[in-house]
Amino acid sequence: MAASVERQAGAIETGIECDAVVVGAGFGGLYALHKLREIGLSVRGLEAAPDVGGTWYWNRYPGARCDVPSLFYSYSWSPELRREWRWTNRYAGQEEILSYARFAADRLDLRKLIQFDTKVARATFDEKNERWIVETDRGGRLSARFVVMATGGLSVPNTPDIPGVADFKGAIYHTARWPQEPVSFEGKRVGIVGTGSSGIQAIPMIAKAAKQLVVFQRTPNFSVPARNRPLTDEDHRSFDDGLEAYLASLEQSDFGRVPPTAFTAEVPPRDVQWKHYEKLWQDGGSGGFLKAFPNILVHPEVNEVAADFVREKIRETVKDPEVAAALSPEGYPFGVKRLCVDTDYFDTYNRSNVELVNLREEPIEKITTDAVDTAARHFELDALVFATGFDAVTGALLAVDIRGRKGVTLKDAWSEGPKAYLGLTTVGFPNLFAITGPGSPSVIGNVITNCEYHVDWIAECLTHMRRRGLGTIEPERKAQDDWVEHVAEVADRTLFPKANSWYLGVNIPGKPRVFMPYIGEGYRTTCREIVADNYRGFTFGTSAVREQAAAE
Ligand code: NA7
Repeated sequence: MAASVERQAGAIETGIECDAVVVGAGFGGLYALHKLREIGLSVRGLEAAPDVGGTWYWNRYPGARCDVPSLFYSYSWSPELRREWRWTNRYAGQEEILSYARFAADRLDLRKLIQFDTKVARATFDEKNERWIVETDRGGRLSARFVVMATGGLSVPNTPDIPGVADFKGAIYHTARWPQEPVSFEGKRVGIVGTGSSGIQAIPMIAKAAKQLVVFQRTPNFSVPARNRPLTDEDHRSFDDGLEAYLASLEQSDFGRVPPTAFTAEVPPRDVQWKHYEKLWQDGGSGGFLKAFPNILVHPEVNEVAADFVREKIRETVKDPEVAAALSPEGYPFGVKRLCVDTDYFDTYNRSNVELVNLREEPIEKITTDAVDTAARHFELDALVFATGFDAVTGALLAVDIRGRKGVTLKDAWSEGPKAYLGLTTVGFPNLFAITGPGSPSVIGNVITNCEYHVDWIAECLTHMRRRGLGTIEPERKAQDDWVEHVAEVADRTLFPKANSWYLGVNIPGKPRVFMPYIGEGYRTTCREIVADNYRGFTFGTSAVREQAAAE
């Protein structure tokens, strides 16, 4: 293994040789840098942003907040970090999460390993030397045995190509590329396109600030209240008391959204469900809803009661029945698009300065210098916000020109949809790992925990390779194909494919319709079994080691 290399601050590095390059300095990348350094590898991190934090660096729109409780949305692997950091809110806001990422990077002394403001443009596998040549947009060139893509599932913004958008003279923002400097909407007429999690969080905040807010909605979403509040000493005490049990449960946990009992569970009586949902609504948060009943995400009848319940809440909250109807999701199941978590979202439509435009009835035709024109109306605006989401899960992986064996690009290898064994590795791309890649739980549930698991898996695998003198790891075609089929089969047994969600890639024109995350239970168990069975389904190469030995 190469000697440890440290970054020269600000320098454009070239000619660096290291064991592993980690692309991305979000929570997955930071932990990968720490862990791989800990097992004795020389590592180098490359990050497009000027700072750590990944998606939490960029998504600084008003109201940006995590929908996983903060006490759980933290690194579980380090008791020290846990002791030294104290979350202030039940659901942490973007600023606090970014501070936590900065704290972790400083505390673990990771910044010296990372080159910021640097995008990876290309990664090419040099078959002869069994090394990856990583080239950056700043002209840097690194050579590494392993590449860990910690590029995140929600990092490439999707901006729809609406005719005339380039002519708009007012300010244009995207929630996922919000400016660093404060944005004031005071006295402004603002339009917002998109009512997914980001839009639903931003709308109440912008409505309070702006003179007028016009919401352009294509698909109404299910949303439940966050009931965010400051954490009390008692909350912290009770979390600490349960910490050991929580960590043990994580160890046993299989992630996944759909438990094995989902397919055999009884249909609970409607009034029992309704009562339970009422309690969950008062408690706040999405976690309780998504596991309210084992079959909620597989049984249409059970699911429909939850959908009815939320629609009833919308009718109760929104005073204008026509607006309430337009805000009510119909025609797709509850919870199979990411369930949104909000603060005063539906109530915001009772404000006199907020107008909902139903794009199903009057689609946007064009944007002009100072307005959005729908099929029916003309909306003059000073600013436009796109809350239109991401090219999710595969977007950031495919944004890099990755070339594996025989020069085959990842884009070509995935032209019909992503193919990755366990969501970690792909045939033809040896020693290239994706953290929370397609075919793993990835964006489902607590992404920090999912990242940690992948990093630990990779570190264990690289240790195994070093002990046995193995040079490369790559999945076998059959193992990969079987896994990809299994991921699709599991999804098909649920209600998930019945909604046009970004989980299926349908929000991006031309993207193959493939359910990307692994939704079943049993992911960790399967990974563990595969390792115990001598890395079943993987092929290890030894040639690099022979060359290394010959050189020494
Ligand atoms: P989402 O959930 O993908 O939401 C994007 C929203 O933008 C959604 O309402 C879309 O409507 C809408 N959209 C996208 N393109 C258009 C066009 N061309 N015209 C009108 N409306 C459009 O992204 P978010 O950023 O809110 O959330 C992503 C994840 O980040 C979230 O799930 C959390 O995990 C964190 P559609 O539903 O496609 O009709």
